[in-house]
Amino acid sequence: MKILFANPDNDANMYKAPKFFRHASRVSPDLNFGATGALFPPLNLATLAAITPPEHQVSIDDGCLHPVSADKDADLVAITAMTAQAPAAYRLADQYRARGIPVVMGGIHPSMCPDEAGQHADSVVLGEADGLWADLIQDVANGKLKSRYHDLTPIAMDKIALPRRDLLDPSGYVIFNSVQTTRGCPFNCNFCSVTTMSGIKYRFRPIEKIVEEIKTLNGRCIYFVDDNIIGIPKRAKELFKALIPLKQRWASQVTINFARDEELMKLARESGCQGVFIGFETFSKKSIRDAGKFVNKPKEYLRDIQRIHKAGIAVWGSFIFGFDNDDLDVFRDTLELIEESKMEFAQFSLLTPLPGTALFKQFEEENRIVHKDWKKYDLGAMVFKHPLFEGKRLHFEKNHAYRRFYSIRSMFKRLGVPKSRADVVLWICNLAVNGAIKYRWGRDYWSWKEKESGVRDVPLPLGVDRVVKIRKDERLVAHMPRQGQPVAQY
Ligand code: B12
Ligand code: SF4
Repeated sequence: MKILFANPDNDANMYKAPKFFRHASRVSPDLNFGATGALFPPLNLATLAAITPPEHQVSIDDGCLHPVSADKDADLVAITAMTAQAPAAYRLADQYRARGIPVVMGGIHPSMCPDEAGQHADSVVLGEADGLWADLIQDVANGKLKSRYHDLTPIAMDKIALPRRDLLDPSGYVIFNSVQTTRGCPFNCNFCSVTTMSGIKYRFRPIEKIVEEIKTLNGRCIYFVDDNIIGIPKRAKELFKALIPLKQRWASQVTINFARDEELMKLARESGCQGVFIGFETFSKKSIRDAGKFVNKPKEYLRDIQRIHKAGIAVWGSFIFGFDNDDLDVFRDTLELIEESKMEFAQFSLLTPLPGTALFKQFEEENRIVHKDWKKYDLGAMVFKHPLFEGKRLHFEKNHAYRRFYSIRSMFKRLGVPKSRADVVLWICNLAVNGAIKYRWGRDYWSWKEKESGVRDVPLPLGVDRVVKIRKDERLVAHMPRQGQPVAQY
């Protein structure tokens, strides 16, 4: 069979820098500023391609690189989708099915909304597919494709396949080498779907498998796409020690407790860590409680960031506007404090009730979701009613935060005058975002009129009790290890 894996169009992808930035790759050959696609490639499709039995022909069509159209020759089309990609995924699926080609959908959005996805696909896979993909292919070959597949048992982490990177175009991504070392997250924040999808138990690949995978990579720059690479610090230290001889440069996502462990930061740096992406979410103590992210202690952020900087590691902070307790002070304080922290990069999002999260459940119960136009669920648009602000006000504040953080004035304040090659790289990356903002969001930003304050005269009354949680049986992974699965103890 010819199996086509498709990542649907993703025009909201915000990492496209203006073309002239491709020259910056001369200063930093590890980063491909000339990329036409996303920051990282679709590892999910490359992983599924790797576990497809070898008698089948596989190819990947990535809508981050070019608009995908349903004109390819295929016997089966396998489509992935994050929520913001769902409408494009459904369009593509409908077009292939109109040609009589069966379609399977999987990934985070179809997993959270299987009935909806099932209206556009012959089959929907809920949760992780590593353990069932080969059987599904066999079912297709036998003409017995089922409408649903769901493997509750987590994949043995030593069995995760080496992704078929040969099917991807290395020139399409800013960082081509993305590697996953863990799945799941123990923190269970209420705006995040990772625990619903991959479970609350932190699972990790054997370190020797990760080293083996890294040795197959070209180039010296890796992004570990884990949700939190330091979830178990003891294991992270072992991983970092094993990375030292490989002489790679890497970045990844961590929680803020990274800064509370000197040895962990030291080993991270020695193993090539250049920067960490941290979900600070907010500087407000009340809003962090809204988020249910108890590992974060806003009053310690400045000290924590200072410690990470002292270890020689850059910080890419992620902030969310729109928690129920956010007021006007939150926007101002956030910008002042992050500039003071000299953070190198920041991402600002609007709180978004993604399907499968506790927040989605809560807002549904409170009848506060304004629409389910999934395309707008890209964390950049307001899709729910906030008690104090109208959507346009929060939208303005988010865009304003980007403009101010990536302004030349703020860059001087945060990054200083560049003195080393590493400083030049940081400046280039900041300028690339500055350029992207001007080119892509300029009109949007200025369309807001200052006189429309967007603050409600009377705050909206809130409905139900605020602590809504995802029940255990709503998670797509149950925690029973597969028979014979080696479980390392930490
Ligand atoms: C790397 C990454 C990216 C990369 C690359 C994405 C890509 N194409 O792979 C980039 C930077 C482009 C990206 C962008 C965004 N991302 Co992102 N990203 C991730 C991250 C950290 C890792 C993904 C990954 O590679 N996992 C490893 C693979 C092997 O696992 P997997 O994707 O889950 O795939 C498995 C199963 O899902 C399933 N599967 C997946 N696809 C398919 C398809 C078929 C046919 C089948 C059968 C099975 C199947 O099988 C796989 C193997 O078991 C995840 C977090 C996470 N834990 O997944 C967030 C995540 C997917 N991203 C998320 C979000 C919100 C975004 C953004 C909207 C954020 C933003 N504003 O920038 C944008 C999207 C913009 C847009 N308009 O679409 C959310 C998605 C939530 C949702 N409901 O949509 C996640 C879950 C993070 C989170 N904490 O909530 N992201
Ligand atoms: S936001 Fe981060 S820390 Fe919280 S559950 Fe999601 S991945 Fe874990």
